[in-house]
Amino acid sequence: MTLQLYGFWRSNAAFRVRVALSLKELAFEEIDVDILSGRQFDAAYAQVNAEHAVPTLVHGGHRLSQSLAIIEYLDEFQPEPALLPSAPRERAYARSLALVSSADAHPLTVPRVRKYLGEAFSADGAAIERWCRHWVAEGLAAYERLLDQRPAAPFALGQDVTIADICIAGQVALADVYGMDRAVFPAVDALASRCFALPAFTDAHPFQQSGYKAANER
Ligand SMILES: N[C@@H](CCC(=O)N[C@@H](CS)C(=O)NCC(=O)O)C(=O)O
Repeated sequence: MTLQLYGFWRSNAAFRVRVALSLKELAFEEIDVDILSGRQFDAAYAQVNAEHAVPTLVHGGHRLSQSLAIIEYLDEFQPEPALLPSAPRERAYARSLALVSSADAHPLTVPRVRKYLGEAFSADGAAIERWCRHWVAEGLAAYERLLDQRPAAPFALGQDVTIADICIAGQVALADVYGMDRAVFPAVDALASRCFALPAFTDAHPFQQSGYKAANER
């Protein structure tokens, strides 16, 4: 059965799914939805994703949205390597780490929020960038405190990469997009370096995506 991923080079939520697909060695076709140009609102894409957001994964004609729901689906469909631990407390901890970025920090920086800051509060480009950098840093600071409480060994849950590492690395990739200094968060930086030593993470990083390269060649 074929897998198609509606995504975008800069999309942090699509990054998470790209990493999971790659760790599970599942081949997929990526279809670009340029969320910076508003293509998520096109009528054709609204049929695919009623939330007007990426990612959407299509598997055998069935559509799935929300990156964490997609990754949990992939974990059930292709259990190896497992991206969620099996022990209930570890599983809950992995999910709680994943949600720091995916539910709390990253949503404050997405295009619809940036656009509304401009429209409703007359925030200019510099103010919007300051807003985003603040929430990216807040997410990283929360991860730094969590990793101080329970150090990565070598990944957040132990020997195996989990959904937690995918989301922490995603938050770091956001910082990279904003040109922020990772070294301010040493425990997060060390964990991210371990993640980005793996091709599944490196290849999914926005800087490795053809859209990023095209945007920077213009
Ligand atoms: N919680 C969702 C987030 C989806 C989301 O907001 N995606 C962003 C890109 S990372 C998007 O498509 N934004 C479109 C917009 O803000 O207009 C997930 O994890 O999949």
